[in-house]
Amino acid sequence: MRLSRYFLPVLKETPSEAQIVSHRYMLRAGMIKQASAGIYSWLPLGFKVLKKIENIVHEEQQRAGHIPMLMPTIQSADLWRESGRYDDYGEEMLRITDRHNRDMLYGPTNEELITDIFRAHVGSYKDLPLTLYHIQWKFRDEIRPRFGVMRGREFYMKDGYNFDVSKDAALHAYNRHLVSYLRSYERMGLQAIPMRADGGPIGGDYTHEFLVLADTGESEVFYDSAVTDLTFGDRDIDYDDVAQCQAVLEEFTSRYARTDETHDEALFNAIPEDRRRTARGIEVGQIFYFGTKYSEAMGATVQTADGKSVPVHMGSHGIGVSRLLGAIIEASHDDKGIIWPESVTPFHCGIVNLKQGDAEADAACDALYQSLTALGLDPLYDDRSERAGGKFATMDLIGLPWRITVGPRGLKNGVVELTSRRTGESEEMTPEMAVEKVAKIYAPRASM
Ligand code: 5CA
Repeated sequence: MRLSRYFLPVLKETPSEAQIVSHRYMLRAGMIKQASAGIYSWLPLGFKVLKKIENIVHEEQQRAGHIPMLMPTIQSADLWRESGRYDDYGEEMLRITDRHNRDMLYGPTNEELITDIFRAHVGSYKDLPLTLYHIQWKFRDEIRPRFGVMRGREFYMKDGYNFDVSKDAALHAYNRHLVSYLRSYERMGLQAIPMRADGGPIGGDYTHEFLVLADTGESEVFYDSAVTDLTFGDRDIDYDDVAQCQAVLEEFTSRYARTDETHDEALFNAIPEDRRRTARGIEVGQIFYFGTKYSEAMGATVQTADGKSVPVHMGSHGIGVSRLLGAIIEASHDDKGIIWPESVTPFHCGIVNLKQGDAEADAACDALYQSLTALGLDPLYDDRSERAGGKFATMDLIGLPWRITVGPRGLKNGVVELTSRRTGESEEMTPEMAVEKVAKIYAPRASM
């Protein structure tokens, strides 16, 4: 993309309404624009990152054997009356009346809708296990939407639902989700720690939240510092292997790590003092096993092998896809702007032309742009007639991990400069070598 033809409405001033760094940078980098309280338009740069995150979530869900689908945003109130949650959900639910005076709502989550689909089409244990998921907009009329996409009213969520014939089978689905979530967050460059949590309006007492530690996080958390030493890494897990998934769950959840809702002072104090931590965190996901809560209320049963009819065991599992943009920025930025991990960066690298209009510099930039594009990479070429300082400031703000700087002086010696956004280190090399190096960095990911 050539910046002169793109839509990147960068702000010079720091917006006064933004209290945390991710919100400030998302506004300043022209990623989002508030439409009304807690509701945002996703401008091209923000939209690109949202899609990258969404893609990682899709890949990891499908790797775990979960099946993608799409349910609507608007739901009928009748289903929620069946489960009893129409009244329980309270003021967070946006209620709508259609022209025929029917009660509708903008879905805050989808347990009822998916249970309705299940009971209409599945009747036998032979069709299980089954996990369906979608990535769809949700609406919760939060009393205090704030921090930009962190606590929105409209937000983008991956929500998945497992259906199993027994509690044991459903717990395997729970463990499988835990494994796939660990992988997903790590691919985004995040450490998200599973912590014992509270079921809230979804229900169930078997639930973990995934928290990214950050001073600006909304949750207070308590943990044994040993949990931060754990990484999932490049493990090759067989998602059908009950024992393997169980072992990962045990490894990642056996140490003390809890949100304030489930915090137990006595247990916490049993941890050696030098490992006790109290901190703040951003909740980027939550998994639940709630058994037959919805299936019993809504009559979702299956026939077992011996012909009995039993309510199906369920759980639901959510990832805050839009919130993740904020979480990644909170975890990865400096005073100049965002520093995107390579896996979610909106463009693979920037090209900065120090002297737009100089025939040689223009030609070198065009050639770089074409070579990178031909390799399947997606560069952002700043071809505006702006001074170098302004171009660097924009690149630093929008956080592309790599920048190739091209100017007449370097070109005289046959070199351009390749700069890492994270370390700030620059290296001079021929344009061909710069292309090769950038291509190599993204090689394992270019096809994703
Ligand atoms: N039905 C279950 C699992 S699918 C559910 O709704 N879980 S949840 O309430 O925990 O939401 C899942 C994730 O969505 C949360 O972990 C959080 O990352 C994200 N989320 C929840 N509320 C908001 C909000 N107001 N703004 C942005 N993200 C949110």
